[in-house]
Amino acid sequence: MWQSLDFLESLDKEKLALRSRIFISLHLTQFAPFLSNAIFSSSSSSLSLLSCSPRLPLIRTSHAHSLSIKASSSSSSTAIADPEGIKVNSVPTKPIEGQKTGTSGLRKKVKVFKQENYLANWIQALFNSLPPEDYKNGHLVLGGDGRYFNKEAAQIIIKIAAGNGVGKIMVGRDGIMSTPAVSAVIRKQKAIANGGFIMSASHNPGGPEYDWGIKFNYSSGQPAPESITDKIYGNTLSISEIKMADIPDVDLSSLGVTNFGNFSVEVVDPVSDYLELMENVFDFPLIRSLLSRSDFRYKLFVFDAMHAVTGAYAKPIFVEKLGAKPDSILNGVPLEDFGHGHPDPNLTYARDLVAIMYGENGPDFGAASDGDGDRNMILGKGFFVTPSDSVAIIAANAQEAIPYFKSGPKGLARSMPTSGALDRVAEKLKLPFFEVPTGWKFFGNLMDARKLSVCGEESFGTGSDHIREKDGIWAVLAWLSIVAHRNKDKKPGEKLISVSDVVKAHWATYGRNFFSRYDYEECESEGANKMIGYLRDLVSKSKAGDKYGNYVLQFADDFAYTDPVDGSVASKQGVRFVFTDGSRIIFRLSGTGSAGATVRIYIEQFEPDVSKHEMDAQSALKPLIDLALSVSKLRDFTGREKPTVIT
Ligand code: VG1
Ligand code: CO
Repeated sequence: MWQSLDFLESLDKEKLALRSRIFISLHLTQFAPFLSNAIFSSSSSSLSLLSCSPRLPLIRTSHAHSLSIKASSSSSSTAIADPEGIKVNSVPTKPIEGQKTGTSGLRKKVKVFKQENYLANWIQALFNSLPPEDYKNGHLVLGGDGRYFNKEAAQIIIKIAAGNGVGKIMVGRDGIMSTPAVSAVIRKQKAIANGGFIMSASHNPGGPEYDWGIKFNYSSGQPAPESITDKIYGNTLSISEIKMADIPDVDLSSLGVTNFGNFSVEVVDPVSDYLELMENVFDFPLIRSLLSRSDFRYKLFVFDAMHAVTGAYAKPIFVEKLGAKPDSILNGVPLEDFGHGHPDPNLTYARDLVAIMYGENGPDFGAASDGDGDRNMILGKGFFVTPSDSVAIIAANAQEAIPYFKSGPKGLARSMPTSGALDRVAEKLKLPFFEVPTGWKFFGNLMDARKLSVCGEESFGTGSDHIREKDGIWAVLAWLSIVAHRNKDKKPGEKLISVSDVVKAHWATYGRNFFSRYDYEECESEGANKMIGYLRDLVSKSKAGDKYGNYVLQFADDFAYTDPVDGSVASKQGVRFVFTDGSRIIFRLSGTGSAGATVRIYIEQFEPDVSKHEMDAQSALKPLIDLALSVSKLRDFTGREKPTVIT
């Protein structure tokens, strides 16, 4: 158990470390006494406090122009238009290499985004890629996770939007709005909103030395498809001019509308539209009845906002609407550097929550979400629900526990590396089922075509067609609904059905898909690329029936996907070896990192035998993990002995 002990040391010593210790994901109970020391170890230092309440002081910047844009203050710019009182400057610029979006938006180090015109070029390239009717005089939404550089970036985006003829920008107060809320607001304003920007590098750490990112979502609230992002990239390579409105920085700290001729900026409450949607999807009185039970309440519900965007949502939703106690919210204030944390809701990075849930008298229900609020982690007392199981269990229980699904889900889908637990639910419920590449953008078309309701990814992403993004708080409410539904007839004092009871009952019905992911972060790109090349070569030479230790190959390929709605093709989405007993090993490179290459290995094995369901996933998967390491020659190619994170 070297991995677990390594983690325990890290709890005390590495509050400030952003890169992780290795941590085995399951069965931590035996370490509870050590873990409990770390309960309140979260750092409270920060670069600045981003207010979500009008009473807190907002730290404002006054140097937005000088930071990364020569643009509006440039002496070389020329006025190109003066529509309705706004002066628009044409600012000359040059192409910048490397502005290609990955799995989810453009992510780079803050220092890179601060280079002259870096962000401005990408935003202008985006406008150059959209048909003018999609934004001229139209409405766009602007949100973000509160990370460092968002305040400057918001002003840059607003000025370029105005310069390109956008009619109105709706911005979350202080630039704060979660990814799912941006999707919800775009959809709510469908008649008028044409899309939205999200200023976030999601689960990547924030601060001057760390990451920043930008995503663009289109008119039904879905992440821009590759056809658009490819065009944006093309335009970044030929850009010569930025259209920048000569307007002052806009005060984003209080609600209201500021007009500049035909252009206006409306600062909106980031929570209200999203909350209204959640109240329509879920039975809030049912959840409230669970959270206010004296026997549940006594043991508490805990939500860790990780000093990220859901800090702005947790109190209004969980405390004010659903009756959770105020101290059930951990790390509930959004901070520019996430309190020196890594806002990734997994067992390694959500260490405060993990310590509580695995501690003595741990609460019955714990959850966390990531930087921009689209990921989630669900925990029971001393129990971790893998994201692959989570989506399967939500799908299996959706119809009876969640009003939005009262007619049953239309279809189910998962990303390719996500375990096959969901497939079994689809089979049993006789629902259409889809396997798409990694990244939420691939679910949107299926949802718009009304073929898909519930979907998920192994990377802590779960969601439904209520919006077009994965949704952290939605997943927490879905799980609370399931637990509340199962316990609704229990008398006070009667034993409640717990999170782990729900999961184990699911395994007993469907079998258990053991699953684990190994991440090797920040490897040298050259070695990682060579390894993938080697694996692709191996795939081309392999055939059904080949022996891999005790496993017999059914097929091996580099996953390709043809969208059943628009026929678009995504190829080279991950090398997979699928064996005759259904076991799989999958290799791919991350598309969200900001430096080097991150290798991900996904390992899965199905176990129908109930007597083996309690096994530790790492023990159950050991032979396959060893096989994955030897087949890929990972150590030789990357020089890495151990992964950075094990889920
Ligand atoms: C990762 C996850 C993927 C997820 C993506 C964006 O991508 O594996 O499932 O959709 O992050 O999530 P990659 O390419 O690094 O494996 V988020 O919360 O960063 O918007
Ligand atoms: Co995210």
